[in-house]
Amino acid sequence: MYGGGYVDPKERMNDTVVQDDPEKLAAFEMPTEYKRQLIRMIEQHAHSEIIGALPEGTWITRAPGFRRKMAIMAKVQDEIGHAQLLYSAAETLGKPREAMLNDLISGKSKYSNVFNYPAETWADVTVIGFLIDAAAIVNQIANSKGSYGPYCRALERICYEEAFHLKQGHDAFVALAVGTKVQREMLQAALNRWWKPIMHFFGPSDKISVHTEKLMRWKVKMASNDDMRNQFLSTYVPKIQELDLTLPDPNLRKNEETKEWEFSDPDWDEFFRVINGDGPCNSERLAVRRWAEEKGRWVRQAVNKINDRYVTPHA
Ligand code: FAQ
Repeated sequence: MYGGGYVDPKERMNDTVVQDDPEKLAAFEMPTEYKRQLIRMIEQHAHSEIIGALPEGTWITRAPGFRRKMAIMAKVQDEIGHAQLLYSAAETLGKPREAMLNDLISGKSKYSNVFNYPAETWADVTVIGFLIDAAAIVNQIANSKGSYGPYCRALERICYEEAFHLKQGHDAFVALAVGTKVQREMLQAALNRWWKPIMHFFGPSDKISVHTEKLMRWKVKMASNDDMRNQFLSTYVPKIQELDLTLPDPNLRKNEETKEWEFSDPDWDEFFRVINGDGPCNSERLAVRRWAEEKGRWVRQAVNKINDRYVTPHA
């Protein structure tokens, strides 16, 4: 019907006895280190989405007004959906989802530094919704052009949704920035608290980044940590400054000759402490995930048919 041509089943059987050329087969196999790196990165990204839902999730009941409550609820739901997409992409490389979740709750696997800080006020949630989402988009748009299809397709879809998140974050951010004196002060205080974690978000400087050189050679990462940070600063520092807000770094400025941003040392010691488990909220975040895994076990057992790998469609 679709013009595929008729293939005699007997001919097809003859085709299958042709042996693979071992050299071509070896060239076709995915190198173990490429696979290991992809699993590491995609898994950390998936964990960041579910842990990232926690600081905002706690604000659903306290969001100022029904409209903001609906938006933050939808956003949190989207983040969990992103985790689903990313875990599925990582699973294509052979690591089962259960193993990934176990590595998260045992503390073996990392997730984004930024989600180990508390969201003390509504302004903190607003800074997350605007600037962390913006930072995530810079990273994800670059990496969505990378070499591993399942990850890139997941990122493309995620970027569409993040673009909405960014709009709601920007809207909430501007509302506080042009609001009352108290609202502006609350926003400025949150911005001051979050600036260091945001500078850390793109990873250590290229000089000390362990994986960048290899991942860029393999086109898994499509921009270096410093390039992504620079791109973020170029786009978002002007948007913050045009609202008459300040940033807590007296040395932050764009060098107009090199087009590179200059800034104070972002305190990489704090970054490494936080990503290795010693941030203000690490133990609280993992405790919530452990609780969720434990309390949700009966649901998973009820819906999982042991022998079915995927859900069977009803129609
Ligand atoms: N946090 O050699 P590099 C989001 C680790 S999604 C924690 O430079 P690489 C959505 C790194 O893993 C946010 N750890 O590493 C949302 C490595 O440790 P390892 C997550 C970090 O991989 C928004 C070590 O430091 N996005 O926010 C961080 O080349 C709002 C050495 O570093 C992704 O995961 C960090 N920030 O570059 C949700 C994107 N940076 O594994 C809710 C995919 C570095 O050797 C609300 N990932 N480390 O023990 C990437 O693009 C890369 O992995 C980088 C790091 C750029 C994050």
